[in-house]
Amino acid sequence: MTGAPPNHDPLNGKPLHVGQLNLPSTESFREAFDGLFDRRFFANHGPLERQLDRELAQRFGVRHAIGVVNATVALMLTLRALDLKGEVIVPAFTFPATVQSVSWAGLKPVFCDVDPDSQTLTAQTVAPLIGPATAAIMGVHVWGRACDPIGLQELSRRHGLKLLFDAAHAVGAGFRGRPIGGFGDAEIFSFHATKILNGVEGGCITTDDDELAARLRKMRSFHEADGSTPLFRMNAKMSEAQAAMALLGLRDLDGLIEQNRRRYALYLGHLDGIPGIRFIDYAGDEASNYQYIVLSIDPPVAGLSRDMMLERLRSRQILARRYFHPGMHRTLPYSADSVPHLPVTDWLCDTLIQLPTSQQVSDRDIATICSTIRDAVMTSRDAAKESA
Ligand code: T4K
Repeated sequence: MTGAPPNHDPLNGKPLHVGQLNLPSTESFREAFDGLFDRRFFANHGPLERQLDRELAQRFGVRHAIGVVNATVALMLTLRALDLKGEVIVPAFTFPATVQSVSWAGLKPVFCDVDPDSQTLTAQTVAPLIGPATAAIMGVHVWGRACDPIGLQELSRRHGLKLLFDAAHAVGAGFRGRPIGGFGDAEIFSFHATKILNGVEGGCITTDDDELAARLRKMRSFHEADGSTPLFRMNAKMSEAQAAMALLGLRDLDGLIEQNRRRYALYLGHLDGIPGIRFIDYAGDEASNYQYIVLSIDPPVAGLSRDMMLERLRSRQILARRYFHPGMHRTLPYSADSVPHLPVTDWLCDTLIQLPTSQQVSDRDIATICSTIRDAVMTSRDAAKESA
C-alpha cells in the first residue's frame, strides 16, 4: 500500500466550530445578489433593508423593527436614544458587547448575578440592586432563553425604570406563546454569521414605542432626518448585501429552528446518563431556537474539569468553546476597583461548554462528539477510582 495511512478518525480531521454559519441555497443567493447588482443600490436604506424591517416587525409581532449594522452598535444606539443617566443593571454572564455598550453610552454597568436554572437575570436577582442611581435594567436572553420578561417588566414598571433586552441569541425564540421582540422598551437582535439568522453581520432593534423608533431611525444614519434634529447620530446602517442575506435566512428560519431542534434531540439522546454532564433543558414556557448546545460539567462527578474536557475535544478538532469566560465582572476596566461576588456567574463561567451545531455538523459528527465526551468521563472516573 502506498500514500498516507487512512485516517481512522470519523471526523477526518475536519474542524467543527461552534456557531450556526447557516447558508442560503446557491440559487437563492445568486438571484438575490443579481437583483442587487442590477439595481446598483448598495446602502442608505435601499429596498431590501426596508423590506427586511417590515418582515422582521411582522415576525417579531412588534410595531417597529429597525435594521442596523450589528447588535453591538444597536445596543449603544438604543441606550443613547433613551437618554439615560446613571446605572444600568446587567448580567456579567454575557458577551462583552452587552456591558461595553453601557459604557459607550456613558452609563455605569452594575453587575447582577443570574438565576442558576435559567442562567438569566430575574426579578428576584435584580430587585436588591435597584437604588437611586438606577436608570435601566438590561437583561440578556442568553442561549435564546427568555430572561424573565414578565417579572422584569413588572419590576421596572414599579420602579419607573427602562427595560431593555439583549436578544442577540433569540431570533425566532418565544415565551408563553409570544415571540421575543415585544418585551420591555426595546429588544436588540444579532444577525452575525454565527447566529441562526445569518446576515453576515447585522442586527435590529424592535420596539412598540413610536417615539423611540422615530428617534432611533434618525440616529442610525445621516440619511433619514433633517439636519435640525438635536440628536447624536452615526452611521449604523445595514447594507443592502446584509439585508439580502438576512431576508433569505428569514425565509428559512422555521426550517433552521427545526434542524437545530433535531440536532439538540440527537445530542440529548447520545449524552443521556453520562455522570456529571447536564444539558440545558429548553422547556416549560419557552420556545427555543435551539441554536446553542450548552452543557455543564460537574468535575467531582465527571472526574475531569471543564477545561480538561475542552482539551480532549480540541485534540479531535472539535472546537467547543467556554462561553462566557471570564465573567465580565472579572475583566478590565470593570475589575479595576473591585470584583462583585457573583457565585452563580462564576460557577457557570467555570463549568459550561458550548458544542458545535450547525448545517456543517452531521448526525455522525454528533455521535463522534458524544462518544468523545463519554470516553473522557469514563476514563477519568476509572482513573480516579484506581488512584483512590
Ligand atoms: N450580545 C450577546 C449576548 C452576544 O452574544 C453578542 C455576540 C452580541 C451582543 C453582539 O452581537 P454582534 O455585534 O456580533 O452582532 C461570536 C460572534 O462574533 C458574536 O456575534 C457572538 N455574540 C458571540 C457569542 O460569538 P466570538 O468572538 O466568540 O467569535 P469567533 O470569531 O471566535 O467565532 C466563533 C466561532 O465561529 C469560531 O470557532 C470560528 C467560527 N466562525 C466564525 C465566523 C465569524 C466561522 O467558522 N466562520 C465565521 O465566519 O464571537
